[in-house]
Amino acid sequence: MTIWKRSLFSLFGLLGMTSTLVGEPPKQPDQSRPPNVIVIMADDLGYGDVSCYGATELETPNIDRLAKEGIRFTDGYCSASTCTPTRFSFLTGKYAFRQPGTGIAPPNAAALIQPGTPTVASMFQQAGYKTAVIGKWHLGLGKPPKPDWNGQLKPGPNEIGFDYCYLLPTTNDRVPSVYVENHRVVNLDPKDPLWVGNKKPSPDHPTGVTIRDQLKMDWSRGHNHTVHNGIGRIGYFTGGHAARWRDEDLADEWVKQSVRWIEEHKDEPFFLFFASHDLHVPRMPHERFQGKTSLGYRGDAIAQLDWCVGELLATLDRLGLAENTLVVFCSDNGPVLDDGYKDGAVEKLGAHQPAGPYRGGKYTIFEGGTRTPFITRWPGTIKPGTSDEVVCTIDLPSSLASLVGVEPSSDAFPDSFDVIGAMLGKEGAEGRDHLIQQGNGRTGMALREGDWKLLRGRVGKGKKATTETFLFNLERDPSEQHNVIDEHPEIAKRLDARLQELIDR
Ligand code: NG6
Ligand code: CA
Repeated sequence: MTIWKRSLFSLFGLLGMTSTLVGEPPKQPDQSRPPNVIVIMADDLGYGDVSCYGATELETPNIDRLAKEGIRFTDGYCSASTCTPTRFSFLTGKYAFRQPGTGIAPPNAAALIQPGTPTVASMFQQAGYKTAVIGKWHLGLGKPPKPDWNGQLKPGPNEIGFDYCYLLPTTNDRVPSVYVENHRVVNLDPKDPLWVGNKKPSPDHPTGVTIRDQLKMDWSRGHNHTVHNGIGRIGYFTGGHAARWRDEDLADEWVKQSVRWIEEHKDEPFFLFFASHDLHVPRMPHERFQGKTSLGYRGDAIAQLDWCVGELLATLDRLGLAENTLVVFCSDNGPVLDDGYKDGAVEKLGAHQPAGPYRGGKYTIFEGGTRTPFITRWPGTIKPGTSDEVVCTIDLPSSLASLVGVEPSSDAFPDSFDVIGAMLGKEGAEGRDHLIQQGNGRTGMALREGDWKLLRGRVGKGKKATTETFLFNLERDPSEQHNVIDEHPEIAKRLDARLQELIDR
């Protein structure tokens, strides 16, 4: 508590909050206890996918409310353009490329973050918080070689700082389609054991190929192994029938479990990582959201995500916790339209621009891959506005440690910057001076420094592919159309050397 008070007071001093806020005097947060923190991470949500970032073809009133009551970052990023590496870095404060095997995790991946690794969650535990992750995990479970789906799924989130977890273990398109609570699959009947593998369990096992005509959503690439809920998946599974979920109910379940958990911990400081599966494929929102937008299920999944945000905010209001809770809203990578299912995302796109003005999206190192919505909201403490400071999901561990007055150990959060001042909109506070953007596998790496961006990308396909270096000026050319490497060879050389130095560190 003492540490907390010191940290909060010094922060308020820095913010000069009473003098800088406009309008009605803000409600003062309860200074007798540290702030709760909720990180809401969307899945595959692009910069232009929400109305407060310029979307005109759909409405996201609750995410817009966050932006109106908080700070909307124009230069907020996730650290990689796919899920697993961004989540790995958000939890550990370490670039995922530093640890092999942190690419998109397969269904039977064992735990990627070993017990004892400092994480944002263990940092909160150290500060006396209750901690939980609810929603998509996708960071592996259990010991190698693979999870013991019928036994204890250990290690998992509970071993790296989360007191509680209620999970979609991998992704909604990867098997098994069950919930995991702490160390166990929920509702698993021992008489109907769960089996998960990457080969057909029997010649007659129905798949997305053999019963393609019976699917409720057809696949366009991959996603043709075991069929569950009328949808082909990545990987094979059998058994565990009582434990299986319906895609349509996932969002309701995340909200239900989160509201219950917040209510249980409303009288003590808490940290909740709300990891939405929306709008990852297969996009199969609840029936009440189907057809809500003109954009097909991709837009409807955004509406469902927005509803989740609204439910969380309403819960904070109802419990009187809004003024004492920092909410961070972000995404795990940029947008994609056809990600392997025929869900109409391409056909129904209309004028919608999922990546806003930016080039590329999920899997790429163009801005669209990692520059994503990033909003912080803490009524009474954060002065509403917009910010062009560069902040990234990888900075949350160090920044939140600073917020709650924890001094991380010297080996903790090596790539995470303390940019809490910028995240809270402190006058004159700066974000990162540089940022590494990690692509998917061989798509390369990029370094942003100020307005300059050096990009090492793979050009061409297969054996003929080569790595080429590009230089863009994001101020003059935000959509990365003009490679100016020949005009500024000295800048490119310096950035290339710096990128290498940062990678090798
Ligand atoms: C790809 C899948 C894609 C998605 C992605 C992971 C195919 C053809 N594509 O391999 O659908 O699951 O992995 O997405 O199977 S992420 O957001 O979790 O990183
Ligand atoms: Ca994702």
